[in-house]
Amino acid sequence: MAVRFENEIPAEEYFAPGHRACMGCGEALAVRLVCKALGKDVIIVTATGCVEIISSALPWTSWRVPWIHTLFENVGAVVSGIESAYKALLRKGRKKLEPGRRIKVVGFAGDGGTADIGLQALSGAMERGHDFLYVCFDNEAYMNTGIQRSGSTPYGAWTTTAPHGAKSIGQRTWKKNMPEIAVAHGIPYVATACPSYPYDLMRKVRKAVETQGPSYLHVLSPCCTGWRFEPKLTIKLGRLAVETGVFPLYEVENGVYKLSIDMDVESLKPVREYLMLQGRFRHLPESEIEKIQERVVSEYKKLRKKVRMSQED
Ligand SMILES: Cc1ncc(C[n+]2csc(CCOP(=O)(O)OP(=O)(O)O)c2C)c(N)n1
Ligand SMILES: [Mg+2]
Repeated sequence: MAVRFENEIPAEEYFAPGHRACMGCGEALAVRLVCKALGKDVIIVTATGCVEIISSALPWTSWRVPWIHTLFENVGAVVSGIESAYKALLRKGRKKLEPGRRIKVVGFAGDGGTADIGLQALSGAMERGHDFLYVCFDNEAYMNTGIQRSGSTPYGAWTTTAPHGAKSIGQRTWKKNMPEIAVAHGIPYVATACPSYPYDLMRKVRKAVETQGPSYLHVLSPCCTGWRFEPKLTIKLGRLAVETGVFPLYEVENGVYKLSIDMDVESLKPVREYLMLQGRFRHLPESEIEKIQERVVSEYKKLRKKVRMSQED
């Protein structure tokens, strides 16, 4: 059954309140919305990282659905094993489901667990074509262990392992394009999302659940602690990431790209508006801000070109 979320958000909470996330945590909000959209017919596998730490301090748990914590590096492998085992149990009749009911196996990991250390396991799972959804909650650093840089940390950002100073501007590499890496696997559904756009996020989760085979959702999750901003700005920063073109919202369905919010290059807001609200970028000189601006525009143009070309094919 196709579920839409244009007007309302379901009241059910599968990620319970009372967890230990920081005030204003974009990741906790994203998890909550994703869980609402997933519903109860799921088995969730979560890598080590903020989501696990805040939700599972024994003897308490925030999970109202079947949930397993696994290592930093192997969500893809654990998801694959559970999905295969469940299929075998159904085939052998040792597990029965009502007609039309389907249990979706869902992997959750941070950007470090996805773009860096868990990439191999995720790649294998996507390649083998398991029926699963993988959600990367991207707060752009290893936040749980104290704000160390990851492959998903943006250029110019301060982190504890990419400090800025006389000889360094902070992170020296450009953010790894993880959604494109997922697209390169030829899987049926890839999308980007952000909790600042809750209906869009939840609609994409449902679409991924209804997809047969692997789907990948990359969720930008503003982090007030690591990005150095006031907790009240979480939603605004997510919106600015999208409005500046830093983090465009799009879907790739069977290779066809579609922008979820279709802005032309001229209508993008200046990246400065996004960068200057965050302490992690406040050291950047004008020349570096311009460099980031140029990069954002060129990446955005490339994306729009992919939209055009894939829709023409
Ligand atoms: C093999 C291994 N290396 C390092 C760690 C320590 N560690 C646990 S969580 C984490 C950072 C997680 O970062 P990310 O995946 O981005 O999630 P976040 O905490 O930012 O949500 C690290 C380095 C570990 N648990 N296992
Ligand atoms: Mg992270």
